[in-house]
Amino acid sequence: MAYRQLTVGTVPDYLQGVPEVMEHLGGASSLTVQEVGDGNLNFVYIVSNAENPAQSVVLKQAVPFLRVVGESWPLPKERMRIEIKALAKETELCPQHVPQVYHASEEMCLVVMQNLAEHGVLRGRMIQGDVFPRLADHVSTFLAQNLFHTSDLFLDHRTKKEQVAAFVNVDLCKITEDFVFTNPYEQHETNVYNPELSDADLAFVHEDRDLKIAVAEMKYAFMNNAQALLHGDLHTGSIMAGAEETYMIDPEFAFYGPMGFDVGAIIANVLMSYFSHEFWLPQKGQDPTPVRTWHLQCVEEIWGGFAQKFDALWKAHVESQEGHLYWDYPQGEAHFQAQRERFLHHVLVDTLGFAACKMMRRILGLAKVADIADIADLKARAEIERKVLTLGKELVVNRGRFENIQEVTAMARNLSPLEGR
Ligand code: SR1
Ligand code: MG
Repeated sequence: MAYRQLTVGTVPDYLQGVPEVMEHLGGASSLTVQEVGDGNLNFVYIVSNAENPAQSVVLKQAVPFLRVVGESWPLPKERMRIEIKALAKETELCPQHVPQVYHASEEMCLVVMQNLAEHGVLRGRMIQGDVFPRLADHVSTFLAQNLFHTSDLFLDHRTKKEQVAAFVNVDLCKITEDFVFTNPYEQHETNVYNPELSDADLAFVHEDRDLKIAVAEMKYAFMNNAQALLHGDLHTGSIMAGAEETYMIDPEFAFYGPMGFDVGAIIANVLMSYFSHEFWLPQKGQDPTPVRTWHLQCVEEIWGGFAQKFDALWKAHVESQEGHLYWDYPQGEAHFQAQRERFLHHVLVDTLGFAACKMMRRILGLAKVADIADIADLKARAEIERKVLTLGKELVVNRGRFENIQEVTAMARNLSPLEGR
């Protein structure tokens, strides 16, 4: 079937021809369609049985341009091919945290999947001040399962290289290279600034030699360190969360890259939510302390949980029949443990550098996060933005000096005390 861009009006016709989807819609003759895409790239529709709205699915279609800019910015719609494959791989490795896919079409550049509406997009829920006690455990499981099992620590040399090739994602990696690692750190036409940020605030980033060198190093690592299959865009808008369940969605940016990029992405977004609640909860007359305590605990538990689970997977694999020590260490297990600790320390250093870039780009670059950009009081927003930039600069420039994640959360607390301003 040749590609055509679907609309609210044409989605029903398309789905009526896909029995494996209609099964989930009760074979309905009448379907209700709502476009709900609030992302930067694609169109997303919720489709329900008009007579039984409990029966519903989500259809996501890639269009041949960058939605946030418009048709003037072409972007190959074939990116959906990567998303379909990444969803399949993540489902194989961690099915409990990935939506069920009912139908995928490379020709139509679309995927139809489980509607997780009752869970809500994590970013929106966090802006409301909701907390998710199981989030860190679920996210860290997803990260450990995917990153370990797609790396050279688990795969044989041939499979790993074939996978690297299968997930080459030129166009979406270029978006990240430009919008995360390049444009925000110079005066660039695509940048968008809060008018309350002063020239000095911009110079704090644009004219800092050490910061620019450090960001350039992170960009180089992003482009050259094919450690594992990444989700590639693991922010809080890519997670659907409820009290008991968590699903990672939207892996269209998937590619083989440095593990710390995924871990850093989610940590950056939780930290930005932390800073934003200097404003949101007090504005509603609520004490932000309990929610912000959870934010920082969540950051610590995402890293801690990931490191512990990744380490356990590695150790168990080596101890199993298939695994092997890299070589015969003089002191076997003790030296193997030292190797794992050192490896994970490198991932932590990367995580902090990438988290920093992910935070700074959301303040100075084109694509913002609603947590901060929706603060209508621009002076209050600028105060928060300065703190995010300060933490970002510190993390990227001095990433190698941090011994543990608690030093990071302590720094966030120093910049913005738990109880707010
Ligand atoms: C123009 S940048 C668009 C952004 O949206 C996606 O969610 C990615 O984060 C990308 O960088
Ligand atoms: Mg996305």
